[in-house]
Amino acid sequence: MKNRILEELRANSGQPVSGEEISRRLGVSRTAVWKHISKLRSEGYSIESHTNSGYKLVGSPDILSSSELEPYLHTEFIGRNIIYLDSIDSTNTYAKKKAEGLFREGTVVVADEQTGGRGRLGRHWVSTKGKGIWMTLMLKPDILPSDAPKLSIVAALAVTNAIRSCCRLDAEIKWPNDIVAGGKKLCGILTEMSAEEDEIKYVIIGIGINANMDNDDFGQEVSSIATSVRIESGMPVSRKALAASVLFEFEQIYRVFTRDGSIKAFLEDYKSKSAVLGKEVRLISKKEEITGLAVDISEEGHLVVRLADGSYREIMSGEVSIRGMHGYI
Ligand code: BT5
Repeated sequence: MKNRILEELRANSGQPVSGEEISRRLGVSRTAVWKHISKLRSEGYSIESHTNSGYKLVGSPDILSSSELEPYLHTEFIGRNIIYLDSIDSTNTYAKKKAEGLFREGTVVVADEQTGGRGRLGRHWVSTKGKGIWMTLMLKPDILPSDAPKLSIVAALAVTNAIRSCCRLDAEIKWPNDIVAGGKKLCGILTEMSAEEDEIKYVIIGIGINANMDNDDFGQEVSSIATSVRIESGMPVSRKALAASVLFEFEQIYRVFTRDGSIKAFLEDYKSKSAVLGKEVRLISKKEEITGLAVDISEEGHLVVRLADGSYREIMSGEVSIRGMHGYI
């Protein structure tokens, strides 16, 4: 009902609409209308009351609900079904449960806040309320399970393109799953999959973008490596516009990728936006730490590194963390 009242206010764009008219059209009491208006106000909608003429919508909050995101969306299927949650432990955990049943390809789970946001290997992901884009894309691509890890490449390129076009920031991709700006982490991506033999049951791609985070939001430890669009550009960004742009860019690249599970068509573009190629890096895994020169990204989406002895190593994205020789990157 609340959403239908919002639709009524929107439909009258800029003109007041009386409580009586809304109550008649929607078949609810005027008191009920008033209660829903109060609820909308508490969610950040700015609604004026005029004694004689009724309610007028004068401003909408920057939240990523379906009704707020929809006007910004230019996709065909990605984000055409949005599950918006005010607060949740993790959108990836939520999406995983949901993906065990039937779901619509391209469904997006998005939360205003995560209380247990996850990074790789169970690391914590700081997800402050109202300040970031914390979302998970739910997919069932018709490709081989062995090609699915390449979706991290697809997602990273999509987010980078969106940040570049929306925020005019020189965002770069820090293989395998980070987007960086000014040498610090702006976004992290967490891809998880379930497959049986040769068939993918689902792939979920969690994307966390620090849109309007302030330094204080990260906490002391994370703030040394983290940044946000707002910090880097000095200006707040519309989360709606940026999220919609990410979904659009993703759909474009995903269409190309799912033709045959290959990243060949956009690999050069990806490489040109890499923050690691041509740099000496430290690769840290559970087993070992090696250093070398990052020279290439293969068609498998692996990082090719030249070691000090002149030999080459191909690194799979799995559980590796990369660091620059003198800092985060
Ligand atoms: C990642 O892991 O970078 C993947 C993060 C994915 C987050 C999204 S949000 C929506 C969806 N739902 C989830 O629950 N997760 C996904 P990793 O490479 O392991 O990096 C984690 C490390 O990044 C932490 O150990 C911190 O050092 C740092 N970190 C934590 N929060 C951060 C933040 N908001 N911004 C930048 N760095 C952060």
